[in-house]
Amino acid sequence: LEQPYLDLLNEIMTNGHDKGDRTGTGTRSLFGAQMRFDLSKGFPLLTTKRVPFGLIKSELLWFLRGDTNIRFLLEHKNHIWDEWAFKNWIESDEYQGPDMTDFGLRSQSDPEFNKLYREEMEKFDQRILDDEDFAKKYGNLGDVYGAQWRHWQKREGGFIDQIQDVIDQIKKTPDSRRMIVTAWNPEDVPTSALPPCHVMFQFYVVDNKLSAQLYQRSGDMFLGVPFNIASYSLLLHMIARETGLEVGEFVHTLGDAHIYRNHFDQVEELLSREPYDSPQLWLNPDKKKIEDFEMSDIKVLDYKHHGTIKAPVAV
Ligand code: THF
Repeated sequence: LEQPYLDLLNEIMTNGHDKGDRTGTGTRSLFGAQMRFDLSKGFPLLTTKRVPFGLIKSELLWFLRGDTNIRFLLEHKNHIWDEWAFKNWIESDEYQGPDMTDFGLRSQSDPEFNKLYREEMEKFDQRILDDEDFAKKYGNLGDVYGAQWRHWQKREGGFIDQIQDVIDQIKKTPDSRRMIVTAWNPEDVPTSALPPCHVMFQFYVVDNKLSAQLYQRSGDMFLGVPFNIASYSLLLHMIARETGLEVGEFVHTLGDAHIYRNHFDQVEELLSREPYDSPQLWLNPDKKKIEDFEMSDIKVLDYKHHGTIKAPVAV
């Protein structure tokens, strides 16, 4: 099931262009790529490395709550969005600790700085958990996915719940070609720390099966994309449950599909491994609506995988 992912990694390594990027890390990249996963054949959680599914669940539940504050993630021991909140904190007037400018790059090249950075980050996380006012001020990431999906601000006031709208459309007009959720708001992009990578997704119904296609403008192939594949596949399963449909295909379309230079060894290691059969997804049969799902209602069964491969995140 993960073969399209492995093929794309291989293609980028072989035919990709070496290219600079915003983070200063350097990448090898291709423009315009597509992977297709038939979800009726299994759940596309990679087996060639361990992918921490718990983090994928808590992130998706966080989006679906319309939550944009990392406090919920920290309560679930999920640290994948920490860097973005931390950046707001260290750039604020209130921050009095050691200089953390350019912490993303410096933490990778300077072990002494890295230690200091980890300590500051730990203090920051603890304070978000302990202090509600602090969390309100510095834990909020602004208009990230949760906000755009569930309360898109209208010009004349009020908001649009795009997820609820698309569920209603799938139920009422499944042939529609307008079943789209968008996260890209040109008005917000210039002021946003991280404009959305998952720009939009569309649903499609045929033969009682629900499919979805994601357009991702930028994909970190080694770290982010395995999460994104599993996350959207899980979302597709949950929406199929609520609308009473079977699952069809998840189609993943990428703009700039890149491998960071400091992930090349990890990619080579991953590609040398033999994939196992993919796991199966279990959703608690008593839960019918996306809002009802909690962590324990979602599980992967028979997840056989190779070992974790560590890689640094570019910020
Ligand atoms: N920034 C970058 N450079 N890449 C991304 O994929 C990315 N995301 C989100 C926001 N900014 C991004 C966050 N998603 C990991 C996975 C997904 C992330 C961020 C980080 C990660 O480090 N995964 C590790 C395990 C981490 C852990 O165990 O705590 C892994 O090995 O998979 C685009 O979605």
